[in-house]
Amino acid sequence: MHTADRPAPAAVPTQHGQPDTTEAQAEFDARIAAEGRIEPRDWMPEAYRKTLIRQIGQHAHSEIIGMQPEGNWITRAPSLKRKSILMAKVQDEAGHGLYLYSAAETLGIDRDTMTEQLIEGTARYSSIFNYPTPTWADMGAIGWLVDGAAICNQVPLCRASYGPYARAMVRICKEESFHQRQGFEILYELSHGTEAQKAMAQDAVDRWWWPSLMMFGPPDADSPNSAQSMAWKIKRFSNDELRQRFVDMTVPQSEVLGLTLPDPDLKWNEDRGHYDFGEIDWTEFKEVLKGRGPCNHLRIANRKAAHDNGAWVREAASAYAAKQSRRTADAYQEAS
Ligand code: FAQ
Repeated sequence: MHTADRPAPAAVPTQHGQPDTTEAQAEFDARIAAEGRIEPRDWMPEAYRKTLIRQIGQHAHSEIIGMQPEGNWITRAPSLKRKSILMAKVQDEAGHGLYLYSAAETLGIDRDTMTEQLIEGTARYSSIFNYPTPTWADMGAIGWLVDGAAICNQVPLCRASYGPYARAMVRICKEESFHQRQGFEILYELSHGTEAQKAMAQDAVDRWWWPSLMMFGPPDADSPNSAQSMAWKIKRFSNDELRQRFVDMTVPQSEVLGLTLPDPDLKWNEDRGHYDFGEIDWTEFKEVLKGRGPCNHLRIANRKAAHDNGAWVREAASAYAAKQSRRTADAYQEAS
């Protein structure tokens, strides 16, 4: 059943048609100012709820679509050990999607609606998952760079003001750390292997570096949502601050790997205490967001096919749940 067809869940106070009360707003503002948590039953401004549904929904979709580039390599992993690690990682991503869809559901939207929006192409997911994975080294680059960027972006979300989101992020971040380490380790082995293996690792890093920087979103000056999200303490740092943190963390790691980051302008700036880096191709970013990245169509088509193929499982699960609830009701009636 879709959100539009049913009343808002009892746990979620709805303000539809009612003016926001000054007192409730003041209480909300005070809680945010005091670093308190907003919980599903608490009053919240409608715009805060919508922003959270947007961000958590996009995040959930990213995890689910993000399984595809790596899923592509499960059957072709170079050893049993690599295969089991990759399977565990992709399963973790499915789990992250589930925690996040559940967190979004506490705000009054249901998962069917979110899934429909994804399949219809009206919901966003991270630009990064629209790039192809032609070689095994891409598994290393995704782990090292994409999960590395995800950690930089997501650790501050463990302190997001909305309780269910912040709590989901704690476990997600722990698992992302393992993902990043396994990616680094794949690249380390390749870069210390044969010439051909090192070249494969370098090629993957060349392809994933710039898209990883784009994951943090548009520059602060072009980020329409940042100021309000930071005022509400959903986001704790701006897109550019987190991007810089990622660059500063990653450059020394690239030296350990013996791989080069594909940016001639990358250099340490003594005055700023940070690495300077080159201009990001924002035209490419906008093209990917408009659905014109290398794999946008494939990702959505695969997701839709998986959803259609799973229809019988959802039907069976619903029939089983209905049967169980009838049995419980009958047992209750007999006992009373
Ligand atoms: N891709 O005003 P802002 C992962 C959109 S999970 C696509 O700055 P905001 C794990 C943005 O939605 C990766 N769209 O927006 C993994 C907005 O559009 P809208 C996902 C993007 O929300 C690893 C518009 O541009 N992580 O990697 C992107 O304040 C390996 C204007 O932007 C999260 O979702 C983008 N890169 O900041 C899985 C983390 N950037 O909705 C598998 C949570 C921006 O107004 C394998 N999310 N847009 O139409 C966030 O931290 C924030 O939502 C940002 C964007 C920082 C992504």
